[in-house]
Formats: sequence, structure tokens, C-alpha cells
Amino acid sequence: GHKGAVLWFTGLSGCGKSTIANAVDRLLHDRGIHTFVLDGDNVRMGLNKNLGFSPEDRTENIRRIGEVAKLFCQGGTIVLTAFISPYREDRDQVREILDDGEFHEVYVNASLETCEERDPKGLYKKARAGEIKGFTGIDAPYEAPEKGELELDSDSKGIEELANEVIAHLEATGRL
Ligand code: GGZ
Repeated sequence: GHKGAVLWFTGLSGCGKSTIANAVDRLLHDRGIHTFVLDGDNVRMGLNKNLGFSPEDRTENIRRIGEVAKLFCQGGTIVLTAFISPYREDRDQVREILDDGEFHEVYVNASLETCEERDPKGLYKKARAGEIKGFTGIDAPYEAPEKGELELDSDSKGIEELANEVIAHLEATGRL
């Protein structure tokens, strides 16, 4: 069978992480590959429902997700995670617990301007109004990857094109 891998999508709220991860998931599924998507919808509602958005809670959020991703990866699954994961150190820690070649940091790069304009859940508007404190990109930091495996230009490209770039990356690195 194929090797497991962790595609770790990181980027601002509204940058397209979850949408792209789910598009890649479908493409891999069509090829008969075992995949699993971890995102806020299935993790912050359950496993991590005791965690909020303080720096400490975000670090613990990412730590647990990393451990779950590792378990699936060991079983040969391609895991796709879609979390802001704003701290470089937290992402590096996940890289550390995985074997060489397993961790693929995918920076979904959309400008704050773009994300704020999309604002699908109206959260940026609330953050600007001071109704949400510590919102990433507004009054909480986002540390962009410096040595990530892949960067996606989510300002100017569409979901299908970006999903195909991820597939091409997996092929180029021998994971497919
Ligand atoms: C950032 C927040 C916040 C704050 C709630 N800051 O657009 P969304 O709604 O679906 O994506 C955001 C999601 C971020 O959760 P993560 O688990 O990915 O964050 S982290 O990796 O930093 O732990 C947003 C919503 O939760 N949300 N409050 N203060 N995003």
C-alpha cells in the first residue's frame, strides 16, 4: 500500500484551508487512497471542546491534533489537517513527532485583506468591533511558515487548481 503522510494546512481564518483540504480529500479518495480530514468541525466540537483560543489552548489544540494525525499516519492514511495553527513552534513540534518525509506543511497564503473581505462567518467584522478578542490576524499573531513544503496562492487561484497543486506535490515527493 501507499505510505501515510500528514498534509498540515495552515493559514488565516477564511484563507481556504478546509475547502482545499476537502477538495484534495475527494481527489485522493477517487484514487482509492485512504484519507482522513481533521478540522475544527470534527475536533473542536469533540476531542478539544474544552479548549478556547488563548495562546496556551491553541498550542494544546495543535499538540493533540498532531498526536491524532500521527496515529492515522502510522496506519498508512493520508491525513489532512486544517487548523490556523498560528505558532511556528507548535507546527515544528508536530513535524518533530513524525518520521522524515511524513510532515508536509502547506501554507495557504491569502492576504488578511482577502480573508477579511470573504469573512464567511462574519468573525472579522466582530473582531474589528471588539466583540471577539484575540482574533488571529487582528489582535492575535499568525506566524507564516518559512520553510514549509508547499505554499498555495489562495489570493489569485481557485480551489480546484490549488487542490491539483497539492496532488502534484504528493507525487513529486513520492507519497503517491
Ligand atoms: C481565530 C477563531 C477565534 C479566534 C473563533 N481566532 O473561520 P473559522 O472560525 O471556521 O476558523 C476559525 C477557527 C479557528 O480554530 P483553529 O482550531 O483552527 O485555531 S488554532 O489552530 O489557532 O487553534 C474561526 C474560529 O475558529 N475562531 N475564535 N479568536 N479563529
